[in-house]
Amino acid sequence: MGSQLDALNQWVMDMARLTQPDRIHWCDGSDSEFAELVKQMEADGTLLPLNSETHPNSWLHRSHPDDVARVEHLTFVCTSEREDAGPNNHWMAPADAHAKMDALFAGCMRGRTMYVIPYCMGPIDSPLARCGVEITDSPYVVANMRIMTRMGAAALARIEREKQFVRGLHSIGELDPERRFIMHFPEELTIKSFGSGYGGNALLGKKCHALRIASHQARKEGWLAEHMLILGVENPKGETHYIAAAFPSACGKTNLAMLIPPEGYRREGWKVWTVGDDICWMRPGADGRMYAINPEAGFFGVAPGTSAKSNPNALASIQHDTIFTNVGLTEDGQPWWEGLDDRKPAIDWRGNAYDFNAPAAHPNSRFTVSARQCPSWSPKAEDAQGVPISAIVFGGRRASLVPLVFEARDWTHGVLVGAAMGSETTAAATGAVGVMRRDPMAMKPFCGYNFADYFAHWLSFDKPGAQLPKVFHVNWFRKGDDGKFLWPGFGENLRVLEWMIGRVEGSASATETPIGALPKVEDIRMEGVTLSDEARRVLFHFDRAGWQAEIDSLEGFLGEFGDRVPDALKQEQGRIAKELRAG
Ligand code: GTP
Ligand code: SPV
Ligand code: MN
Repeated sequence: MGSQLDALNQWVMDMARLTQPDRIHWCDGSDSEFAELVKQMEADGTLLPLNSETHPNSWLHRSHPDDVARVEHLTFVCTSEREDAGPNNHWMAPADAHAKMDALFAGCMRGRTMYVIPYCMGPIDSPLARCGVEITDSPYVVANMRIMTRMGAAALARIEREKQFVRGLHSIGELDPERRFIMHFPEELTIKSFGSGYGGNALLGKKCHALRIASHQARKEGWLAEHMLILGVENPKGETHYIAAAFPSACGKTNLAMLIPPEGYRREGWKVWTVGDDICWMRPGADGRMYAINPEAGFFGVAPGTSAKSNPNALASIQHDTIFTNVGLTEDGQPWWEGLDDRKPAIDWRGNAYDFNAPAAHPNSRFTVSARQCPSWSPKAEDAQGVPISAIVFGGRRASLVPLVFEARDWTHGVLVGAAMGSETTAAATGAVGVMRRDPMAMKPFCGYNFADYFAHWLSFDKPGAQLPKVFHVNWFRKGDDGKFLWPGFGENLRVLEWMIGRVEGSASATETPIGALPKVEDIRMEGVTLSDEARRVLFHFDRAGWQAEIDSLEGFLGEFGDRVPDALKQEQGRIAKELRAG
């Protein structure tokens, strides 16, 4: 027995003393364990079996109606120095936070089973992977963690060998929004989450570990933990470029990761491979290139809008062995959500008869499914060394100003473009929807330390010998005067990726502007797409006056982080502001 197992046993015993469960169950990740859990959840109504002819081994879970999204206002990063968490995080002193949480956890598992979930984020044999253990009283969490991570015996064996694991303590408590907190202690590699059963709040391997804790670890160890999809684009010659893209929550990562090429591209032999749809861990390899793994093993995807037209790969993935959360039902017990098809649902996500005035599915309803069920799942996704990244893409929902695509001039400019990201808020977090906010690198809710230090960490990868990816910015969500999207998006986004790869290889054209290199409409292959005159005019346009205001407001945003912001970033902002004024 290694000392890590002693440490693990000790911690589990301590947490059991605190929470007082009736039973402790160590999860081995086996099929029989999963079947037993499902049986129990079917019996108590946690899971409702779906139509077994159309959706075998699939279930609907209805959450508490007040527990449907991440709660950013209740999420804290508890570093010993407040400044280390930064103005981008809510902060509490670690001792106070532990005291607050331990009071909530005291006796909270009486009458319940405590599940101990050893898990590995990343391929089990990958040097880039990291392990954790989640303790929870929610069988729904266990079932989801089994799909989303490499959970069970193999992870436990790795923990036994390694020097460290992330400790995550979770209880659904009473699902009372007044008694709900998601606390992170990055210096102790510890998470305490109470009062929510929802994905990002409760599946601790995901945002809590793989982003907030991991970003802190990554800074110390010289790598990056990012809110990014990873995809491979294979051209007709059989060459594959891997691209990592950061879009805020519910802004298109799953859809881009599973893109199906437009008809003409398919005929030429283009293929898109899915490596990850939400989280990317990457670090420089021996050749100076960035190598990336997807730490997850499944998809926790947004259901609404997923259809045979928008995302056929996702739809194919979720025909069996899938857990749906907060979707509606058809009369014959099939899952249904807005945008799926034109059938009429019978029951809404709360379990009431469908009322035409309200959506059948919650806007943040989700599916949980193993990545292996995705037709475009890349064999390289299981590669211990990861995939080499040719391009990094930033993007958000921007109804105005921001063109379809532009390229940063170099790494420092690329970091500024990422830091400047803005997007309209979505239903993935509680709060108002459609409000424009700064969301640097799509990490506003997920960076486990001060953004100023995070920007400096990003800049630090630019050193002799580095073969850094090119950096781009995209906007699939530009709207026209009629309020409709100007760009068709989805599969057609491959046209933009092809242009990016052309830039990486030095074959595609662009026009230099102060904000970066922009394609003209004719620099991107558009045969088969009909764009309105307005779209042609607006999507490729550099609006100097508009960008002056944008870059000026960026100065104010960077100013919020004070002296800690790297000078190189301020200088880059100053350079662009000056070039914009020079006309
Ligand atoms: P998280 O799982 O919350 O991190 O979200 P995500 O970034 O993976 O977003 P997802 O791909 O699930 O897309 C969210 C919503 O955006 C869905 O309703 C999609 O239909 C829509 N969407 C995705 N891609 C596009 C696109 O290219 N154009 C348009 N107009 N909508 C898109
Ligand atoms: C997101 O909100 O970015 C998600 C869903 O991917 S959650 O796991 O809840 O964070
Ligand atoms: Mn996400």
